[in-house]
Amino acid sequence: MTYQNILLEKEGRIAILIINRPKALNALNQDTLLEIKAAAMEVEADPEVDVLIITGAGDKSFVAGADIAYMQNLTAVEGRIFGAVGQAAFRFIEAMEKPSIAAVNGFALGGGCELAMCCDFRIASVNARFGQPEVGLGITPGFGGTQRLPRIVGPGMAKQLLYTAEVIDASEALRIGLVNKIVASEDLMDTVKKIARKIASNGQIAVRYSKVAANEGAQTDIDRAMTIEADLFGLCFSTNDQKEGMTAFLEKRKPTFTGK
Ligand code: DAK
Repeated sequence: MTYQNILLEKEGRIAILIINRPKALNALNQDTLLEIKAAAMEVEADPEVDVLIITGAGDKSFVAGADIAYMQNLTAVEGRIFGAVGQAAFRFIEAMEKPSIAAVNGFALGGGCELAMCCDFRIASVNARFGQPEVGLGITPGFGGTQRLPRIVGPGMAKQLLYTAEVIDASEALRIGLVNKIVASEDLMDTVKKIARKIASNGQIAVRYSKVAANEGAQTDIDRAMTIEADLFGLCFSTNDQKEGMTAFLEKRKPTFTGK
């Protein structure tokens, strides 16, 4: 597919989705959200890709939020559709079986913080800034921020960020568990690609089932969650990767996984 507002690149078994509207600090209008969802679906369906990285074009901004100029004159009906399009795109990324990593290279505000949060985890450059500034614009977060932020950093810290519209730096984001690691700006993509390659070197069915178990288990009670884990663990024994992984260990060699 061809895209106008994003770039979708492939490096080995890694796909890199770059939000590419640097003049607007990569702000998200409706077309961009539709393209993000289409690209994520393309990645999920691509047998040659194992891991998705999402980042922003340029060195200043990951995504500075939903596009305020685009939103300014929306009607209530249009705003509702805009919210639904963003929610669907981000929910798809969260629920897709292939893992995703946000490489946060600057501002991740509003919809940008929400995009980073629908990824499985976040690695930040030192200049990254996070926040949900929506209440300062007279709106609530609309792409899952009120739901994912409390799940990631806990309700108290999330509510402080949601109510104050405060923007935090990378070290505070690390302290509260919003990001896993901070690196120099020039090292961000290499660091994230290295993590992605490490993920891609493992049995991909097992990686994907681990994601499904972690995501689905978090939405249910512990007994049901353990059943989900046990079922997926059992299913691994129907794969060639399980046979290869265990045989390779016993033969003291590196496994050659095929994702089958
Ligand atoms: N939208 C549109 N354009 C933006 C933008 C944004 N979010 N952020 C920056 N830009 C544009 C600026 O207008 C400027 O354009 P020009 O004037 O050059 O044409 C250009 O990017 C460079 O920005 P600045 O000149 O402002 O750059 P600075 O370095 O001085 O400041 C900044 C960087 C990130 C601190 C500042 O740009 C800023 O505060 N931006 C806005 C951040 C923000 O408030 N983001 C949250 C947006 S609200 C919902 C659906 C969605 C949402 C909510 C509800 N429903 C349907 C329920 C989501 C809401 C949001 O994300």
